[in-house]
Amino acid sequence: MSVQAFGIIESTLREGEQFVGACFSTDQKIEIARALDAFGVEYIELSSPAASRQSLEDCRTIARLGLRAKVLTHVRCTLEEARLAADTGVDGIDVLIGTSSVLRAFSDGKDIPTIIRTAREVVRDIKDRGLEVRVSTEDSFRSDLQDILRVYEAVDAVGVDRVGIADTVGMATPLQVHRVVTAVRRRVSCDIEFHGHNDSGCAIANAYTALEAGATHVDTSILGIGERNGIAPLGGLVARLYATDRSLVSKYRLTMLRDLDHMIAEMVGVDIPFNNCITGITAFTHKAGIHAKAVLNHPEAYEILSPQDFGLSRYISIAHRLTGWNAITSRAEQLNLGIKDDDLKVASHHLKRLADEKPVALDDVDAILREWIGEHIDRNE
Ligand code: HCA
Ligand code: CU
Repeated sequence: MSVQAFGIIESTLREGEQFVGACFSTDQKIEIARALDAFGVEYIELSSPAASRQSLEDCRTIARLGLRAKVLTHVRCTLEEARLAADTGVDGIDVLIGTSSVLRAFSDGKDIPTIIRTAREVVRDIKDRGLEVRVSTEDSFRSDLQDILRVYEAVDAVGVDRVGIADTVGMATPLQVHRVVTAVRRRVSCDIEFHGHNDSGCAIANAYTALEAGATHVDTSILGIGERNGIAPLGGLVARLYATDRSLVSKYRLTMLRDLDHMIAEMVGVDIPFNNCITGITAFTHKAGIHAKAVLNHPEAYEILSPQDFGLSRYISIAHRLTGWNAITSRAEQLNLGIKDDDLKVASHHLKRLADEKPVALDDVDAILREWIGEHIDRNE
């Protein structure tokens, strides 16, 4: 099945606040919320108002900003927390219950009938207040599938807006996600959200697969920040969707991704990984001669993402032994040197020899092109 209409539930201000380096001030939260809103995410999720006095105040403040995105907060499945959340003025409440045997033994400790009774009560209470409500089962992939299906069916029957499937420990594979989402899709008529951690590197693939299997919403955070090594990153999910069909992400302001990633990297004190989708420093750098030649002629040969759609530009690395004549020619044209083809071939040959001996930089290439060529090359060598 292909990806249908979907919404992003952006959780930098909830899951992301659980990242070890994150301690957002109110002003920073406002800055993040406004930036995400300008980017165009459909939902912004905030930490529980039950977490701290400041968290409660911040829910109220962000709910009052008048954002286009819907503002959600996130609570445990109790009437008390749901009411506290509803009173902050948010548009909706994401409710979480522990259903796995591990979490039932070491966390909430409730049996499934009790979980269902409480969840239905909480959903009705939130709906009566005119707010949107989602119920998700924590650690869904270590829960008994029949148990979570019963929970989802029960809350669907009392008008829940969304049910959430959470890969809390980042253990699920795309195939498992597909199976579970498909099973849930058959049993409920409400929307389906997927929240996936990245412990084994599958977060983006799992979020994407959830959408393919019929989920309507996926959770992200900027740079993927969250508990441990986090969840599906906003930029990575956008890259994945764009690679399938650009029109899936044309509703977002893609040129903002770079600033979003930089903003969060700075606020939480990390670097953007070199291999980050889209905004990693090497994401649009081409090196080998064959790649450079093809990209110079037709970028799509080795680029599934067009850097200019993200306000970025490609870079062709030419100062190394894998370089090729085409890349050297392109550099000579950039420098407007008017060097003959044969001379350029000799120059690239010399550059390769030099690069075998020592690391070379672009300055070395330019020096060869500017000074060395013509003066020093023995054409007969
Ligand atoms: C948490 C758990 C959670 C919740 C996800 C959800 C998870 O840190 O509170 O509400 O769907 O990964 O299970 O982030
Ligand atoms: Cu999580």
